[in-house]
Amino acid sequence: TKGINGLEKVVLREPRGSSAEVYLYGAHVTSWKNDHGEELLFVSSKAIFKPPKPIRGGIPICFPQFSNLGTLEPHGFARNRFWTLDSDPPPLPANSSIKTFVDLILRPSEEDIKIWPHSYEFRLRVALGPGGELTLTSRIRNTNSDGKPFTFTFAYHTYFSVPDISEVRVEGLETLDYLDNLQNRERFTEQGDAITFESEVDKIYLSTPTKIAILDHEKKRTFVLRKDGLPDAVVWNPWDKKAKAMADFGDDEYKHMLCVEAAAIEKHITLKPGEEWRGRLELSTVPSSYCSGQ
Ligand code: TA6
Repeated sequence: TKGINGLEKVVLREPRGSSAEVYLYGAHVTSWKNDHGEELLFVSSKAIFKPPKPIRGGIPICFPQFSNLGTLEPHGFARNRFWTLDSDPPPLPANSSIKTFVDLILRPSEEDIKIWPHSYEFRLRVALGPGGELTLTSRIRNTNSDGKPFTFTFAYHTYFSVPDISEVRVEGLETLDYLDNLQNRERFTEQGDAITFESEVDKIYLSTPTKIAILDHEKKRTFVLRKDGLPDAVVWNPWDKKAKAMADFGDDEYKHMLCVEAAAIEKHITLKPGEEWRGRLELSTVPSSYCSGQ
């Protein structure tokens, strides 16, 4: 199907009503809706669906470099390349409850090899479970024929939709070490309770548990992230000043989003030729039992 500006997208739908949309441009998930048709991801009203600009919101794929931690463009180039659809993907395990998925593939063009001199196959599987769970599985394989290994960092830069950031807290990262992007990436240890938001945040939490929860008190809903192969977790909200500085982001939209990004940043991933890395993120929602002040 055609999406915004004629860009191709794939729509996944489950019988109970949930759905997801993936653009071939960037292999970018731009929508994830629950059984009631409620949108769970944030996409800016100012998002520019026009290459080479990455799409502001949804789930950008950061590869082969997270942020500016290297010589490539920030967050790498996977998010602004056209991926191809695999029309004959490998099947899911026979016992899997998931029936709805799409596989997108990225291989380097000649131009890409000039920027990052490696050959690889990146297969992203986006799968929607019967209960509306959204699973992203990245498989990256070194296909270098020159015998050389390569090294990369990675993130699923997920933008969650929240009605009011001041009513949100994140659980699972308390007491962990983090690098603070607002303080020269210095290392600190998180103190105290679950994380809440009242100003700009841009932190890379290190060696995080496989499960992280985002509690949305306003919606009485909890997003549950389960991850595998992705030790780190970035938490980002630009707040008012940075929001104003971004052309493709509304001035007040910081109130309605939160990025919690399953990532592999601190320990770079190295693959020898023939080796494959897998990074998996499962997103689901549960009704929230959290009550403010208790
Ligand atoms: O993941 C957090 C971050 O690296 C922030 O530093 C912030 O700049 C954000 O990503 C967005 O980056 P982008 O290149 O999409 O504008």
